[in-house]
Amino acid sequence: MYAEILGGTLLGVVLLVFCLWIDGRLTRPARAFATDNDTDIRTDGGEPNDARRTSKDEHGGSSGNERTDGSRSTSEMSSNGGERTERESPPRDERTDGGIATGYGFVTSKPTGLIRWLTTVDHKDIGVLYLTFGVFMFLWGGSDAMMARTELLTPSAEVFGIQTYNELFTTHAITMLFLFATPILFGLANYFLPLLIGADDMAFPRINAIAFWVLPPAAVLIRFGIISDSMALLLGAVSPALSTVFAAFEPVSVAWTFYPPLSVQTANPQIDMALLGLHLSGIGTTLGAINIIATVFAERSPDVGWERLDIFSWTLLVQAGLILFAFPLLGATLIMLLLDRSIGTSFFAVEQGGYILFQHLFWFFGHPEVYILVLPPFGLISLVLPKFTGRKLFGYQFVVYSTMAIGVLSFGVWAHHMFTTGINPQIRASFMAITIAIAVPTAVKVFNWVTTLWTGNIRLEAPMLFCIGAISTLIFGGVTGVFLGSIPVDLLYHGTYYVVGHFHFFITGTIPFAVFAAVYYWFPLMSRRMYSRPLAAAHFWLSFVGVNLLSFGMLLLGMLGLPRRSATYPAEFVPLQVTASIGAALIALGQIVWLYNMVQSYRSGRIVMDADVWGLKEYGQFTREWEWFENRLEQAQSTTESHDDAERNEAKA
Ligand code: HEM
Ligand SMILES: [Cu+2]
Repeated sequence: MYAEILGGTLLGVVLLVFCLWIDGRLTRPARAFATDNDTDIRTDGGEPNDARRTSKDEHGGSSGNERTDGSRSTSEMSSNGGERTERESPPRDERTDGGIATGYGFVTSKPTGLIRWLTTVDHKDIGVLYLTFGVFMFLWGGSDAMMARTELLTPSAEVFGIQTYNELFTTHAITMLFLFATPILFGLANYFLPLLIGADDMAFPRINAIAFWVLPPAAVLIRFGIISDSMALLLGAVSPALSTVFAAFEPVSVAWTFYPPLSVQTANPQIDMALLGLHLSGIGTTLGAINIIATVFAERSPDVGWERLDIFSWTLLVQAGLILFAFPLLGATLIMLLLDRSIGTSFFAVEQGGYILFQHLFWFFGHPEVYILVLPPFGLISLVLPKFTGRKLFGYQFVVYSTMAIGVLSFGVWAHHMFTTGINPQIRASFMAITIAIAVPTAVKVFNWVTTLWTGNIRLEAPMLFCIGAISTLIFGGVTGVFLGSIPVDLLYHGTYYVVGHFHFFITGTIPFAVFAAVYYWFPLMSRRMYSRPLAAAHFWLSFVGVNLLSFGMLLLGMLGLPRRSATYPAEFVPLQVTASIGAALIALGQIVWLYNMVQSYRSGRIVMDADVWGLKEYGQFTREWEWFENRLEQAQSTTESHDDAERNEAKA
């Protein structure tokens, strides 16, 4: 427990210093586009008409503003009314735009600073909130992982101890799956879906904000164990009674799967808190999914037919559909577990075989969940990869149909997590068949990507490196998945590190790699600056080597029969455990390089003057979001010029 508090505090201090560092630099005059005065990150958050009107009124026109939609009612759009009237001339440093880029020459009548971020309903702002939250959780879940891997350096549990180790792998998994992976994908979805389909915002901007804002309280509930431990320690001297209350909440240690009877019989009240937190995050995720579906169906620009919808949007649509079917089931299961724990119901009582019922319910959510996490990254690869091969994605239709096929099939394979539970052998065999079948549409995608690469004119920019990394880890994850889908193999490997190796290819490889590909690809669009290419390459190689050391290390441990989720192990496994831990350390190092690159480049990276950063026009791949960016740049130039003229005239007068 002390170790976790120490780890958490250390992370907190590092983050605080880091934030102060960013903040200190941000408040200094930044070298913004075409002017020196745009240091603020204030925007017009979510009120397109208003922004357009103000910029027109005050700067004499804003040509090329794409936010011309008239379909939304005024009440929908004027959702966070500002205090400043139109006649007042705002200070010049407010000339910025939604999201985090500065210096577009917009004038805002919206609240600024913290209030802006708390009240915004602009899709770009909410995207940034999701991304920031996701990165924070990535660091927190990552610090759990690093502590767990430190414990595993020695065969006895002498670093943090068995109980803490159990807590670490539990909170690591829950944090990464529910608080990092889903939010980070929703962040990209929010920022880019409207830009890609030519909508002016998500269909329901306020529901969008609610969907995000339930996440922080959910995170507090889920991770309350560590918070309460710290409180208990702090209050120890002052109020022993209060300290005892807080000390009762221990971080959850029953694994992310919450299998009964362990999860029912463990007294720790923090389990109830975590179940409520998960429920809350599920509500947020479901709201987000509804919004994505409504946006894709109702907000597409008239010229974006289904046949022209980009693959990222397609995968978001299918992902949202999966969420709608899977998450309510998780919610119901969690409530039943909560009732079993608190008022003595017996949904999952061992005597009636209820623990098997739990596994069915959990995995009916749990397997689709892995595709909920992996489909949008597939979409990102399909979107980014062709841009660096100079040719269009090979077999667009195959990729779309295989996405749908994966979506449907993913609900028919859940019992492959239960092959060893003694379920009916015939049913078990049918699950094996569907599991192996699901590898087919996954492989179809891989072949499409490889074919796109095959005849392409490959440019190894960072987004491309990450796409290739994502595909190669996907192949190993997929092949090991097919082995696990085969009953005789799974009977041997279930419960071993082989399973952990299998999914870490996806979860530390494919998913973050595809996200990083997109982050590097769109970084210039989001920040109007270029990232450091050498640092991006270092980030890739550290992560790629790290992920492979980690995942292959774990696969081999599993093949040698080592059970997962144990702090202690026989001494002969030390070399492989150490290899895996070195892999984890390389990954961690890579992410530090990434974070440094992002912040440093956001502050002082080379300013982007031409929207065609990646030379896409040459290949006819200058897509809609980049057109949007080009409009923004032109607008920025014209408003800056008109502003400069006005000031010059004023000065003359
Ligand atoms: C080719 C497609 C895939 C196949 C055939 C497959 C197959 C399997 C099988 C059979 C298991 C159960 C192993 C066991 O517990 O004995 C499993 C576990 C798992 N897979 Fe996959 N999988 C595939 C893709 C994925 C993807 C894309 C992800 C993640 C995004 C993923 C994440 C997981 C996770 C997290 C577990 C373990 C859950 C746990 O017990 O904690 N899998 N997979
Ligand atoms: Cu599965």
